[in-house]
Amino acid sequence: MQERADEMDAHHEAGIKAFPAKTARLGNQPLAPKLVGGVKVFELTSSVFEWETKPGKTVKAWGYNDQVPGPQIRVREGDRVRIILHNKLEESTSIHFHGLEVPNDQDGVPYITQPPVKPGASYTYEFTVPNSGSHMYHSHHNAAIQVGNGLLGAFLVEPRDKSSEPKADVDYTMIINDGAHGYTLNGKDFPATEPIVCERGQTVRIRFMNEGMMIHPMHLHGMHMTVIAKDGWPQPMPWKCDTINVAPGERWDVLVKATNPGTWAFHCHILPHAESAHGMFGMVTALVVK
Ligand SMILES: [Cu+2]
Repeated sequence: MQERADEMDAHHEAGIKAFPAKTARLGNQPLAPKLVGGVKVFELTSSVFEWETKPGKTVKAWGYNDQVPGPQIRVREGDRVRIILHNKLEESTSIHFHGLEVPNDQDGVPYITQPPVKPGASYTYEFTVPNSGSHMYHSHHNAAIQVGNGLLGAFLVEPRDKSSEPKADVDYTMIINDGAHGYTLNGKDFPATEPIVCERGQTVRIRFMNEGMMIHPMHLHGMHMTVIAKDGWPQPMPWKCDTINVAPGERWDVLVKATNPGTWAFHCHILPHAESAHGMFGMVTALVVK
């Protein structure tokens, strides 16, 4: 009995000790636009590549610019943007700008608003960014497979009037997925997930985004979260919680005042998404308050 407990505990300890485990590449890296005649131009290439979700686990990812999530696009409300998609997949695809109130012909849904982008073809989207907030971009073609395998990313829009924006010392985007790569946060599986690190007294903004197919109640230990926006829209009255349900397609922005020093577990509370007999895995990270 004792032996079995020791063996199990050793697995648990090894996982925690390995955190944050280094993996080959990170997703959600900022993508600087090229400025062309006042237009911010972003180029995204969809392809299939190897992706390390945690040490020793490499999967076939379908993603943009060899990253899962794809590169982070950050613009301002009112910016003119052009997104050029180069499709190097073996099937057609498209990009939908999830949450942005773009003109109909820029909505990225094959046969509703555009033809599919064939293998080897390119397609250009262009619009004036209409609304601010935490949004996403993803494939809208064979989406359960394409988004499930990583064709997704964050599309963050700063408001034209920044005076209404809450001040945050750390701005962290957490994209949740539950497709072919398992239960991941920003394309990584614990212990390869990235901790959120701040100093005591700082304010941390977390932008939850669910690109998966299940609800994930994200739970922070030790401190509460103040919810300030849903799907990019400011809440009429900020409200507090320590567990927030993030449904597929939703974005929730929260602020955490880091008053409680220590390393705090931060995980999905559907426990089979986070912890097993072999220790923690999947949708687990930590908030480290120094
Ligand atoms: Cu979950």
